[in-house]
Amino acid sequence: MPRRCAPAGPGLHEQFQLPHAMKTIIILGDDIFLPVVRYYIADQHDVLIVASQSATLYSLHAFREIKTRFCRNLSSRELFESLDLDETTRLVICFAHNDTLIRCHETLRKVNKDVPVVIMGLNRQDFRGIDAPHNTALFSVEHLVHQQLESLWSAIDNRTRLERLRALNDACENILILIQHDPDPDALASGLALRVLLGRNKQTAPIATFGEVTRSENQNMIRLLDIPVMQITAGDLKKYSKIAMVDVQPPYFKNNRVTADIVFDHHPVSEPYDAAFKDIRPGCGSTSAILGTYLIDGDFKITQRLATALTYGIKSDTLSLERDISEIDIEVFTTLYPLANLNMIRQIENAMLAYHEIGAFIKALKNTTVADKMLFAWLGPVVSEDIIPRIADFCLHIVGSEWAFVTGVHDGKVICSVRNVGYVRHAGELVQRAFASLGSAGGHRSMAKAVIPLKTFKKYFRIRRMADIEQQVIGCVLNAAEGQMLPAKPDF
Ligand SMILES: [Mn+2]
Repeated sequence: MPRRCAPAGPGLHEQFQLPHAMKTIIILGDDIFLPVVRYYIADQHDVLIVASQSATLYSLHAFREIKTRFCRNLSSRELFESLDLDETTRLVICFAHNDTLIRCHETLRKVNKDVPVVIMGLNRQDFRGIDAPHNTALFSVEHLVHQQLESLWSAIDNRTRLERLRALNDACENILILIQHDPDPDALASGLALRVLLGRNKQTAPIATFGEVTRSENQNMIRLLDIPVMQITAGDLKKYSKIAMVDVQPPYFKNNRVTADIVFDHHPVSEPYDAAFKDIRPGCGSTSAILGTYLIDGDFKITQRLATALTYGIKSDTLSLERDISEIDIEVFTTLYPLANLNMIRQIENAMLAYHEIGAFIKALKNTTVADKMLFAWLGPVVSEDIIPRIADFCLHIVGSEWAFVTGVHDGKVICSVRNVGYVRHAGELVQRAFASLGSAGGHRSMAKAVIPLKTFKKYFRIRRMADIEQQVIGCVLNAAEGQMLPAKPDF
């Protein structure tokens, strides 16, 4: 859906603005373009309008003092030869028919190949058969109107939904903004954006999770952008008049049986549920972008902090606009990017290493096995789960590795984090084939994960020592790479 263009910052605008001293010549072939042309010339200095109807020229004079010229044949060689065209001229040719546009443009190009020209038609069909070199651009009134109206309709849609949201919001004392168990940047930014949309503060609309934030980038984001996340239990829910969910939906909280009044998400709906307000857009790459459209269309004041959070939310959920993006992600990102604090985003992404984490890196690098461009690293027990995927990301930088399989043990579970370079086979499918019969296993094309209870793992492979885990992981992966499924054992 085409949407409003991002407003350029003042600095950017001035930087690219062309000098005003240039000459504009408009060949006005049909009166239907009169209103468009009148708006265009309103702020141009040196304008000449050529038309074949004297009444047309007369009406333009009434509008503004400008130079005009009458010419019976607007496609004639003589006309273009007399216009004194050069590379600094801006020429606009307007005709309502395909044949007249072609004729006029062809004659022009025979006389002058260098003058830049915009060809204006009513719709795209008017441009059939027009050969447009680098200095010719095509502009249709149809496109302008269509794009503009689409953008206005979607703004009205958003503002109408916003009114419904306000009605829900006004009627209650406090609203809990609930996010997933290990909140990611998209969820954190969406929580912050929803709070702004509701016109509330930390006290009357706290952001909460049943789990905790483990990734250090996400902890950095919370600290630097001041987005505290409250840890709650099911018993706390009754303290709130309403529950909103962002980047997640009620079926996710099956065990806690949580219902929601307000839901914003970009994940598909897995099971039906009721909520007074829902905006679910599975086509979007991030929930941050969905909430961003409300802020933009509702004319909310977007602070640097909010812009930074949303920009980072979109960036991290779409792998820097490389994965599953929609036009909405791009539009919101382009609008907010100039307002965001990019130094802060760099600071968030630059996760610092704690001493115990450096220890894990050293251990990993001492315990690597390489087989067929697959790099395996064994960490043993780890203090925080987060270090496993981080080391997996790092291992992909080692020369010769197209795959990284990093395994550690945390909280009674064997966790294997998988990364690949993206142009090899699907990571999620491989991991599923290797480990699905033992625990949860799967993921995306280039990142995946397996989580297997330690007891199950030891029992299945009949091993006693933790140190023997890695050999089994390597075996499972290599077998899976050859197409073998892990056999289910009859006594298991
Ligand atoms: Mn998300």
